[in-house]
Amino acid sequence: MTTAIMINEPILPPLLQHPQFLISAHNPDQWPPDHGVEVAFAGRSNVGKSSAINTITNRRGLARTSKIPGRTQQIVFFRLDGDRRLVDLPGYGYAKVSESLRRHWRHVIEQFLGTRSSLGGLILLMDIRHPLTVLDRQMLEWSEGVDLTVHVLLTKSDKLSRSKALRTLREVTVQLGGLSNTVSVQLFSSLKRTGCSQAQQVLVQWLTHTQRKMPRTQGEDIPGP
Ligand SMILES: Nc1nc2c(ncn2[C@@H]2O[C@H](COP(=O)(O)OP(=O)(O)OP(=O)(O)O)[C@@H](O)[C@H]2O)c(=O)[nH]1
Ligand SMILES: [Mg+2]
Repeated sequence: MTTAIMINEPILPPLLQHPQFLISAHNPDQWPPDHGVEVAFAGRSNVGKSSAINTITNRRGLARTSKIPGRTQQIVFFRLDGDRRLVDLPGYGYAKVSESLRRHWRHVIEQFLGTRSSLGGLILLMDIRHPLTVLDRQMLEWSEGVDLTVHVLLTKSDKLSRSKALRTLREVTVQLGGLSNTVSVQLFSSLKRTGCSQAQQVLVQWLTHTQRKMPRTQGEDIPGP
């Protein structure tokens, strides 16, 4: 018997191999119990959060994606194993959302990020073609205020040449250097799977070793959808 070794086959960390949809929650009382560790994906609407969850877990249809902004309208929890979860958040900055829904989401996301003790870190996605928007900066400042560790994915990096993408990575890294909470940044593309294993490593590290220090204070002005 011969054993075929697939040299280009991505190696998926065991923790990410069996993700399951858990619940789409409109209100906090639907959230799973606040035990274990979870990592949330946030960012502007349409930036590629749900796609990134699918790419990172190698499951095409796990999280619902759409060409039309505003697809994810609830907080969607995916169970990885035992008490470890990934969380897909509604995007912010989507103009066509009613003011009352915007207010609802701002409040719920603020409550989620500010009080969830199982939250081990935040993956913050920014479109590489226009990173660090006003709303992204607000989200970073807000995360700093609640001592949340952030890892930035510069998404859709396939839309730029490699040299332009690397230049943007350097510029964003410099700009993020001024923040006191732990912020790291990398290139990412769901289309080309660029940076997928780097993102997987961050997730596995957080989901395995993180114990959240609970917030000192809660910030204000978190971006709404
Ligand atoms: N070229 C390219 N397109 C991408 C990439 N990631 C996502 N997309 C596309 O961007 C669109 C939005 O992707 P989603 O994953 O639904 O974005 P989202 O951030 O979850 O959006 P909301 O749920 O509306 O906030 C879809 O058409 C995806 O196919 C990428 O890395 N490269
Ligand atoms: Mg989505």
